[in-house]
Amino acid sequence: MVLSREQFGDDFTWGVAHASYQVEGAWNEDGKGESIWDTFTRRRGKIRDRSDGTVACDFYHRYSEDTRLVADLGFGAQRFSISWPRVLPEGTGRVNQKGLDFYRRVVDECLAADVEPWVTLYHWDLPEVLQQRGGWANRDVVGWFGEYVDVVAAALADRVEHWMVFNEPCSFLLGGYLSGVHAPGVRSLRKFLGATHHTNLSQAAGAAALRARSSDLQVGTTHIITPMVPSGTSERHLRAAASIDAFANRVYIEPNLGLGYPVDDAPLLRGVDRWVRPGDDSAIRVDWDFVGVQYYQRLPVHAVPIPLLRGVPWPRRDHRSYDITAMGWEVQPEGLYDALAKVHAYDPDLRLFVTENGVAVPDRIEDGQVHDPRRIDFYRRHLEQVLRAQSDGIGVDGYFCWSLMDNFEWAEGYVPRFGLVRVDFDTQQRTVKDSGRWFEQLLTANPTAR
Ligand code: GCO
Repeated sequence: MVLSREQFGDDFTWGVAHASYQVEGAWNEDGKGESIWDTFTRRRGKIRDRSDGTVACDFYHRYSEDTRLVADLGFGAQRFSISWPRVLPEGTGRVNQKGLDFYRRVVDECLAADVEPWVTLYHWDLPEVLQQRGGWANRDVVGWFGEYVDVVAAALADRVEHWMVFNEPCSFLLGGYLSGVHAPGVRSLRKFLGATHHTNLSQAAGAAALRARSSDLQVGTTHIITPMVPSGTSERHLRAAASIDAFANRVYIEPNLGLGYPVDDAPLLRGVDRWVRPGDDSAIRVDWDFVGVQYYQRLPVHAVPIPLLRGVPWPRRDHRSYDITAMGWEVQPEGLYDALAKVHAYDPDLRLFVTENGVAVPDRIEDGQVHDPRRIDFYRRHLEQVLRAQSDGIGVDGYFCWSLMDNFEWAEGYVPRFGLVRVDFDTQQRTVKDSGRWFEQLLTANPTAR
């Protein structure tokens, strides 16, 4: 199918996404405090190539040229996140004006380039001082977070319309508190459940702080949605898939919608009860203006008990028949449709945006050009699924590529490259890849893309 931007509608938002720790660098400049990723990356064996985000893409100093690039490629929006310890180095209390000024400059640069700024408030870089007080497992975090959101909203709400309270709670909670592969590297079912409940309460506290600043804001959040596919029709496989679905998707979405925790499908979640206090059922509810759906892969689920989780079934991948990315993920465009349909089913009136979708593949560099045909194919096929969703009445109003440029991919370091723009991390030189040109053609040279 030949794609054209008109097919998606005139008001469709086309954007790129990235996040503070993954691109900014300047880890200790202008009064920034340490984040849990500054400390986690120093621990032995945590990052595949032993790298860290001290410099990353140097976005802290290069945000102007990077934002112009976003505009030159034809995108109308840039989604970026705020580093909490850059704004509040001690986590609460004293505001670091220089940190706040940096984000004001980024917003100004976006507006000057006709690129709409989309702000994520938490993309995983908690102030280290707050981690020392228990981080997300300490209920006080709800108050700390509300205070932080209010500080940022006071500075930016006059010029930023679209806000996302969290980026993918699933990833930092499962990775940070259960498997320990992400910061802060905790492995505890008890703390995972506490941190999950406090994050859900913080979604509401963050949304309330934004709305208190201005009633004109579009308040949303983002979730990674990983459709679970049972490997067979037997009861065992169906139960395993439902259980993983509860752990990986529903537990971060449903409490905010007033649906409670999905304990029937995942009895282990009952442990959350010890963290719940009277009144939480109503305090946790949020009336979202939109939800950001982030999709990377679906997972075939076999019923395999693993000891750490005391018998909870866990996904195992069947790699034989699919195209697999540099992350080891299966390319499955229909999964994006399924992810959108899943969130749509909660509330057909909810506005949805794909706030992340993208792929890491090895790029081929030749005569100063970066050839990435697999990435072009990936985007084309996933965008077709967005059209399919729209034609089935699922309101998808925008699409953000992950990512504008290659950046620090958490525990995987700089090995997987997700960018539309290649970054040479020795020189910080940016080179637009073929996929970036493909988008430029789609977005600016209507009506046909290659
Ligand atoms: C996530 C995050 C991004 C990642 C991207 C690729 O989805 O995990 O939002 O920070 O870099 O997803 O893994």
